[in-house]
Amino acid sequence: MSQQTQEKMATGAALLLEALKEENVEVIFGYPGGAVLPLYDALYDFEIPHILTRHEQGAIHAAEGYARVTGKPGVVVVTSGPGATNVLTGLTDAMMDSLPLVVFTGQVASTVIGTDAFQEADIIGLTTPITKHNYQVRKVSDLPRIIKEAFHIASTGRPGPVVIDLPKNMVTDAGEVLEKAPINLPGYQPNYEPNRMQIAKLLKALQTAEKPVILAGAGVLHAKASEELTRFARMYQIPVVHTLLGLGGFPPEDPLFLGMGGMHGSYAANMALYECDLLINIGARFDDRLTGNLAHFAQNAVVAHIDIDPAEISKNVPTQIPIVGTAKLALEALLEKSGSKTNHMEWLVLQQNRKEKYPFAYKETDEAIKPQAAIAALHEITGGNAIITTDVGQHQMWSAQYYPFKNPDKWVTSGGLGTMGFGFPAAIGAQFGKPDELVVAIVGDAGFQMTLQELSVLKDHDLPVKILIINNEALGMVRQWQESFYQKRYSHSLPQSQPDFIALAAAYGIHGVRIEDPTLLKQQLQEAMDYPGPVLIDCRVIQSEKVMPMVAPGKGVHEMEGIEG
Ligand SMILES: Cc1ncc(C[n+]2csc(CCOP(=O)(O)OP(=O)(O)O)c2C)c(N)n1
Ligand SMILES: [Mg+2]
Repeated sequence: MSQQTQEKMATGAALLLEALKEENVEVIFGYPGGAVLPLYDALYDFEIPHILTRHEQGAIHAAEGYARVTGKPGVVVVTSGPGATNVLTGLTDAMMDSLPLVVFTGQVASTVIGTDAFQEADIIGLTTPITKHNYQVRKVSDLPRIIKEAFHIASTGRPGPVVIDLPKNMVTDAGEVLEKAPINLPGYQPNYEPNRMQIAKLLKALQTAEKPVILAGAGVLHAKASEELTRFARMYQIPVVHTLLGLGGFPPEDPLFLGMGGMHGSYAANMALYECDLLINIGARFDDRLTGNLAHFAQNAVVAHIDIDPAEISKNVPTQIPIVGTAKLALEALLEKSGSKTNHMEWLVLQQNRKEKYPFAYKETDEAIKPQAAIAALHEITGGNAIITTDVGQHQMWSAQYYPFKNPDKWVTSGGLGTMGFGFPAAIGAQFGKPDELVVAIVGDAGFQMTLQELSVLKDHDLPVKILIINNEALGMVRQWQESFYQKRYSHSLPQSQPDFIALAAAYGIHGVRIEDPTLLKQQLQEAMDYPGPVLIDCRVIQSEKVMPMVAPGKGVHEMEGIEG
């Protein structure tokens, strides 16, 4: 080899780390093992911090939390075999909720792939349906290009997770350092610019509509289009319904805001979706938890759907005005000419009346803490400004109902996959992404136990995350469904024991607070929020409380139970 060629060689590890620097990666979440030992050796004195979680699932949910609050791809490194299979849930979760991730999975050396080598798993096969794209590195010199493409694919168009499977020798071997080539992905060309004819069609439909409504999803947040959404809704006086994941995209105090729609949405929101004659979906995917029985969903409406992903349009709901593009550019196009609406006063008044008459409500009691009261108190104490992550279950729905978000990108929850164990590690990632903000993980007593080992990460980094366990000593959402739909046969939803969460926190070196007296709720919660370091709050709440109102499975959005006026 000539002197000149040798100078242009580098190990795979060096190429990889250089590529991460070029992508301005701020933090890596991961867990080491045999197949990635050479990479971890390189990470030993690398300038980008690596956060050691205590389970790979913790690492990937942390990366998701980071991605949701920063808009940047979360980066994960795990070893081959079990390390890689431990991130499958997180990959699926990120895929469903369109979160950008770049996940490096170790792999056995390319020379033994296919021999059932120690800790070999077919990660390409396993992750193909649950990633936006995946790669297996076959040539060391390809690494910089693959990494550049992976970050590009993860964060453009409809964001999503990308896996890079790294055979061990692709990290240890040296490869040629190639001239940097621009990204060239002829098969991947997301369309950002909306079609002008469709925009004109929507504006025309708006002129004649008497019952228009906007359904705003997470696409608005991903596109950073909250301001445009707000201007558009106000310009034409269109009521706005949010999906679970879209919360924070529209100011909740605006009279046009009807709240969240869907299974545990507000009555006003769901009735608007039921009765509307023009439904403008911006960046939502018409999930079944939102639509209820499709036979009763927006049946008399002309449907317009703005989405970056053409595959979403007419997937679940027939759409007459398809607009493929980003929410931001589509809204900008809609805002180009100023306009107004005059023929739907009656509709607006109806919405206002319903909103006032049927707010989310629960009965207070002095005897024990109501879970809704705990979340409402947190909202009051934090002024609605905290970053809230949740786990999955009743507490998640109560958080959506009783913690209205004033600002975008403060709400981190597992929507599509509904992954228990998500909330706490997601808060860790969110705190790394936004070190100066108050981050609260609202979790259930059951879901928290799925990833609680990450308490060690709080200790390691003195990360001031606040964990609020809404402790109903139950798999609450399962219990609720069994009460409502399975004749109160509480099959395996009331665990026989649970740990002493305060002692558990102490074992990890974390400050713990138990709140059980409703008269002390606000004061103790305030103290916990003011505490300078990490805190675990075991908030004991009434077990029998149900999330209401509800569209029961199979019912239409207009058939809500538990409406109290
Ligand atoms: C990984 C996983 N397993 C099972 C479920 C089904 N599930 C949904 S909510 C729930 C109960 C959650 O209990 P808890 O965490 O205490 O929250 P709560 O509903 O009581 O607020 C279960 C088992 C799930 N969503 N995710
Ligand atoms: Mg519970």
